[in-house]
Amino acid sequence: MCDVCGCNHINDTQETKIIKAKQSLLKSNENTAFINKEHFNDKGILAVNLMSSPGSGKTTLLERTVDALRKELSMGVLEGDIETEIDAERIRKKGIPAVQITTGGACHLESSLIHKGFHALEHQLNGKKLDILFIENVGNLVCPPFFELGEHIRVVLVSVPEGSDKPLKYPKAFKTSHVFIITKSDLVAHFDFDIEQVREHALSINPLLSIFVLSAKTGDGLEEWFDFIKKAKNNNVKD
Ligand SMILES: Nc1nc2c(ncn2[C@@H]2O[C@H](COP(=O)(O)OP(=O)(O)OP(=O)(O)O)[C@@H](O)[C@H]2O)c(=O)[nH]1
Ligand SMILES: [Mg+2]
Ligand SMILES: [Zn+2]
Ligand SMILES: [Zn+2]
Repeated sequence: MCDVCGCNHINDTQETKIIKAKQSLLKSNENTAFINKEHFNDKGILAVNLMSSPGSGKTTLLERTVDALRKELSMGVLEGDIETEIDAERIRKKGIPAVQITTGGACHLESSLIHKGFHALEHQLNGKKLDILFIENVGNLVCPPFFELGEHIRVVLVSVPEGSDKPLKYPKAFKTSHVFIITKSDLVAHFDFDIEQVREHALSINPLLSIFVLSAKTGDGLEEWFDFIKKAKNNNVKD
């Protein structure tokens, strides 16, 4: 459990101390996030942070994305997980450089881990230029939204089997994101998931969200996501 989401039975003095510690943690995270963004901007890299519950389909979508865009764009991935190199290996199998960041228990990525991971990735690149850096956050909708990483685009994903209530239950993830992706749309006939209602709920929290509905399994809706990423690269970051 992390400092943001941990809870204890505590008295008022302890609570004040904890609030101060959390504020200082978030401030220091913000400072390093700023440095990360400067690194990305200096090198003309678009950084995209993907957040969702475990198993929503982040890595699968990344696999499809790097397959589709590899001819046009140079991509790298930072994979956040509590344990294992499994996700980074999945990406490397596609011939795309990937660094696994294991948090050893913490349920979110922090900007200092991204800073270290980015320099490790650069090492793997051997001077090759990156167009896009994808960051897959630790599977969790609760605290990753509190931690800026220096990304340009923040994406929140919810898969159909998770249920329609996620935007209302986890508003911070939707408030702080630019993009909302509903994944596993191929499963909609098997679950009580109302796409239009979820869309409305998400927009009631954040009217500026760009929303995509897609299936990494059937390929439905993927083209729109690929186009979005290509346009974002062209518009947001000048080489
Ligand atoms: N039916 C269906 N299954 C999918 C789709 N996308 C991913 N899956 C499956 O969902 C499971 C989890 O996918 P991952 O891509 O590993 O999910 P993740 O969000 O990266 O998981 P963590 O890294 O553990 O948080 C796998 O069994 C995938 O094959 C989809 O569009 N449709
Ligand atoms: Mg994954
Ligand atoms: Zn956490
Ligand atoms: Zn640095």
